[in-house]
Amino acid sequence: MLKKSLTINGTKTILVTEAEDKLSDVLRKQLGLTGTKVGCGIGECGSCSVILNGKLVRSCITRMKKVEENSEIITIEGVGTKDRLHPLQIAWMVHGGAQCGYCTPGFIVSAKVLLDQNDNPTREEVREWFQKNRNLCRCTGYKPLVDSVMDAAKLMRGEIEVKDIWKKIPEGASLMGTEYIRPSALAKVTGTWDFGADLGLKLPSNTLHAKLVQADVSHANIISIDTSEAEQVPGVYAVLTYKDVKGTNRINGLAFPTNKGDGLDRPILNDKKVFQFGDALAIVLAENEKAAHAGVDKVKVELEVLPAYMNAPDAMAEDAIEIHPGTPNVYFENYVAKGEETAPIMESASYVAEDSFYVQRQPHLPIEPDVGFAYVDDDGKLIIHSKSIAIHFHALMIAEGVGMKPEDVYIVQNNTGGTFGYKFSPTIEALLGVATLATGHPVYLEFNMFQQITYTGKRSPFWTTMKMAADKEGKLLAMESDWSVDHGPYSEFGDLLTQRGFQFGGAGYQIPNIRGNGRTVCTNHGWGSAFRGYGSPEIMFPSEVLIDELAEKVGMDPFEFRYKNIYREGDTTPTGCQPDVYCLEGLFEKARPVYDEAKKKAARKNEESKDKKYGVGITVNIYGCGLDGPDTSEAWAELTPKGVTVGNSWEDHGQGADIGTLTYAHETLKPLNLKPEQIDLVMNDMTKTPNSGPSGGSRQNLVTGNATTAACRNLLEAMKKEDGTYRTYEEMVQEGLELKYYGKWTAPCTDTPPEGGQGNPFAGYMYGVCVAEVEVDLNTGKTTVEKMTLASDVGTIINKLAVDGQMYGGLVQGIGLALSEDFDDLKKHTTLTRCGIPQIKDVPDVIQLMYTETKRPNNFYGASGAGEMPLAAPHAAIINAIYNACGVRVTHLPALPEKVLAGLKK
Ligand code: MCN
Ligand code: FES
Ligand code: FES
Repeated sequence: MLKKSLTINGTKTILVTEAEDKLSDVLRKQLGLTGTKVGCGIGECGSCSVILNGKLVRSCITRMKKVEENSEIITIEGVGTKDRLHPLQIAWMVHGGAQCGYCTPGFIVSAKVLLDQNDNPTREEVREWFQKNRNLCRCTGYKPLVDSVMDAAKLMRGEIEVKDIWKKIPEGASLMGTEYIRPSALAKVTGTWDFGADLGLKLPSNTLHAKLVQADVSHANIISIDTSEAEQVPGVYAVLTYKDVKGTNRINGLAFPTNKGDGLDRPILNDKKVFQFGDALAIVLAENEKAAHAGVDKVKVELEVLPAYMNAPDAMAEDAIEIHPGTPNVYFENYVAKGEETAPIMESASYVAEDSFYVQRQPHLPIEPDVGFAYVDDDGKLIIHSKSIAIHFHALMIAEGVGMKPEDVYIVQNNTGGTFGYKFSPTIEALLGVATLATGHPVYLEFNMFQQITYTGKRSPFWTTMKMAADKEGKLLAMESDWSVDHGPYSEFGDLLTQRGFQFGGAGYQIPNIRGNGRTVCTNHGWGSAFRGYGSPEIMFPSEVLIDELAEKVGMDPFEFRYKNIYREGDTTPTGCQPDVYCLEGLFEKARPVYDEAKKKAARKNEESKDKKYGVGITVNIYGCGLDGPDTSEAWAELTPKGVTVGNSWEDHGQGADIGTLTYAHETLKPLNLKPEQIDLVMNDMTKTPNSGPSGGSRQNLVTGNATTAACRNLLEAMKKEDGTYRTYEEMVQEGLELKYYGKWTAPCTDTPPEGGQGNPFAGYMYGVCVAEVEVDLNTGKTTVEKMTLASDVGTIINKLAVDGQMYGGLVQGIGLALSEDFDDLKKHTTLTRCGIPQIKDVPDVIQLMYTETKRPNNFYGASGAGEMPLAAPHAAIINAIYNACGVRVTHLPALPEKVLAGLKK
């Protein structure tokens, strides 16, 4: 043990620790300074950054033995507080720098050290600093963070005042479309926004710590699991296997009727087989983390290893055995048929292009690893707190499996450090449920980053072949496609995803005749879960690259070829319905000057350069808002002495559910003349909030925005007096009137059946035109994205900061998808950087956003969604730009330097 005298945030204290303890653990667990976050735990992400004797350190890799006696430590809590904000914290709020907020304390602490050394840095120096100090953000695309530092520096130099950047909304004015700061921003920038691991430190003393025994092979029969030795480890309370599960031990994957499986293929604790690396075989529950780890090491598992099918083609091979015995590896099939048969058209068309494509198993890489806890409340209900972004779905999916009635399972979403869709699937909810039901104790479980990466769902790879035909004038005639979806071993939502193949292949263009077949394939690689864009980036990559190939054959510029073929009045989507609005022409007009200028710039640079080539690529980006068909959401609004409280389950990944809800409520309740501070939000707690559906499919802004509006309207209606004025709270109480009103909204949509795929599935669409400008190094094959531009139409913008934030973040994930990200090699792709997460210097500082705002018919205020469209096809724009620069067409992602180099050599 060590004793140290330290000054922490200006206060002297004495600390007793182990020599090997990490500074991050000591700060968080011994001192309760939970503003310092732990993401990767191995020095890659900077979320644990603190200042030690004036120097920036990553506290997760700083051992206490290295912290000298009398050291001074400053954490986020010492940088500024809510009543005394540091200029960096102010600027971070103003620029929307904290989306999920998990990286925020680390970035602000890091930037403070920079500004203490240099209060007038250039943008490039700021970028160099964050690169050198390894500060990673997965939400913001980094640009707003650099903007924040630049403004903070100006504030510190006295060149501007807070009022110059903090745009106050005049009293009584609408919040719609403004940069009003989200309610959670203050807590996020001061480090007081408690995430799951922070709450985990505040649980009752009888809480058990859970650790998992996980499979280290990808496919096997389970012969035996021996827990006897582990049970004897001091501090271990229990070791659970499938035998201890009180229910069916299966997650319900809510399979489509035409799915050849029953959707009950995912065990909570594996019983007969291991289906993928990381599968949970046992849970060790102990008094503390250390004992739980020790217990894990003592569990003996005997396996019969089977051949593992690590991709769709292998699992589809004739000699492949069934991964789930009794269900074929190809367990779901669908087809699309729009217009005439395509084969004769392909034969006679003037121009035909055909190619095959692969979009990889993109890892989500949130900076916060998965975490949660559970307990049984005094009424016997199972309460589970997690990062779920589908709380009502998840309760339904796990209830029978853990042995509870669905109405007795309640999920609460903790403040969440990004999910990007992986939490559309349940992850640890059922494990927590099993553990707490078996022991009667509260149970806490956190993943480290290795577990987060290797054992949560991933974007499902698509293997696609596609063919398109055009007439001699360059008008699109027909499209044929064939796509196989590698969904890993678990089927949940795999059928839905496969359906996206026909909903978004060729989206944006009037293609009168379409034929295509898709299938979902069971494999032994990471299970498929939603990932931002969900099917659209997978299938728009083929269609947006093939459009370029066809344009070349026709002899047209890719911009003009697209412009000629985009949706115009009366045209229909690939599912044969009219889109909600026709706005692509306007977006192309907005993007045209940027494209023209970029082409000129690239030509100029190409003339001067030998070793490097420059190019420009363009794509249409589209995604739908909603769950397919009549998607529904509910919310409530309650009059209080202070104002109004609004309740919904608009789960927040970090996108800004709070600012969305507040803005809809504030706008609708305008007749009451409420200040924003008078509107309280109660969100994402099934014990209190109604079923608003999941935060997937970019649906909440449109659908739950409407439900929230409906609830507020119903409240207003009840408050209205005959003379048109409104009752006060006291008057409502005096008259004995109900104070709380529900609102519900259902999309007027129809499903797209797996047979033929024709219908009107989405309440709205989001549209974008993306221009990518790249540099390709001819010696190394390395691509650098120099600029991204996105002209978007998401209908009425509800909050400008939120929408800008979505665009920046989505585009930058597109850079990762194009150039670096993958989860394929189980030995290599196990950390954030080895999975290819874009660091600040991998993304351009110039990201240009432009908007048109075409009012949407299905939203009370004319809005659609925003979250996923920016990731629909920016990767295809980059790949098209690489071709434009150097003539190398990468069709299998990611476009790693060696792939581009190989193409150059050819
Ligand atoms: N918005 C707006 N005006 C519009 C459209 C949207 O102000 N016209 C705002 C909304 O109020 C909301 C945000 O933009 O704050 C996104 O709205 P929407 O597109 O409806 O998406 P959801 O709220 O349903 O969120 C889900 C979506 C998805 S599916 C993924 S995946 C995703 C995403 O949002 N994951 C994210 N954005 C993310 N952002 C962060 N920081 N982290 C994630 O994990
Ligand atoms: Fe410490 Fe990532 S660098 S948690
Ligand atoms: Fe940076 Fe979410 S705001 S990781």
